[in-house]
Amino acid sequence: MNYLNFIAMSVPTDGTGFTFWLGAMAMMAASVFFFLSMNSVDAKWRTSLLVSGLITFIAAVHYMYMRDAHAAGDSTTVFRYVDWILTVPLMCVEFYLILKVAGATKSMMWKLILWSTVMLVTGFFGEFNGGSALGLGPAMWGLLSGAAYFYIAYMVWFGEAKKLAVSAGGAVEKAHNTLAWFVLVGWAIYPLGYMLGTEGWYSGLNDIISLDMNVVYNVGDAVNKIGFGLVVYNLAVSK
Ligand SMILES: *C/C=C(C)/C=C/C=C(C)/C=C/C1=C(C)CCCC1(C)C
Repeated sequence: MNYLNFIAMSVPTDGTGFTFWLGAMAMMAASVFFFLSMNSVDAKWRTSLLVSGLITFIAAVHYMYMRDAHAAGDSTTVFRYVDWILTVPLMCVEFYLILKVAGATKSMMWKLILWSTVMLVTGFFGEFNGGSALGLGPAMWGLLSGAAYFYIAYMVWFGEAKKLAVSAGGAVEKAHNTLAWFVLVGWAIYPLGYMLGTEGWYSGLNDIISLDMNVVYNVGDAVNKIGFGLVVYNLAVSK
């Protein structure tokens, strides 16, 4: 199916499919922007911008696979989590790269990566096969995932990462604080999508908010992946 047909057919009848298409385009455009911006910033920020571009580029590729899977009526769960398991650790790397000027250690970076991996693997078990792994069910897996998420938020808001940001001060501290808001508010979009798409004590939520889980995840990705990149871009051009 060619692109124009895809748009014309999907907009009125398949809103979810359209958000996959839109997401792929937005991620691609953002990648081009971040990659090209590398040439016009101070050398010390180039790797950070490279990582921003890689995050949106990896997402763009997965969005094309997810769009096709969705159009064929297949599950997108595996593509979704493969995307996240690659891009979320790269976001942890962004925290490290920004805070390196203040003496951030690789051990801080690995801690963030470890807990984000725990968050995603437990989330995957909650979604795969109706959360049947180990007989725990989606609500229990979601709780474990949420605990890892809170620990990450704690680290960037009050822990090691925060202390380094304060000692760096200036534009670095500002950028760190904005990224911390993304983690607290932007990342909270995902557990909402999870609760709308899995079965648990929270299933009544569907009567209040009627949104497809994929739409919520797609909005979360656009906000967080492009948003994170723009914060880094802003820091890179600030001095
Ligand atoms: C680019 C992708 C990003 C930033 C993905 C972030 C994903 C999360 C913060 C997911 C969190 C989840 C919970 C906190 C509980 C329920 C299961 C998850 C995996 C949806």
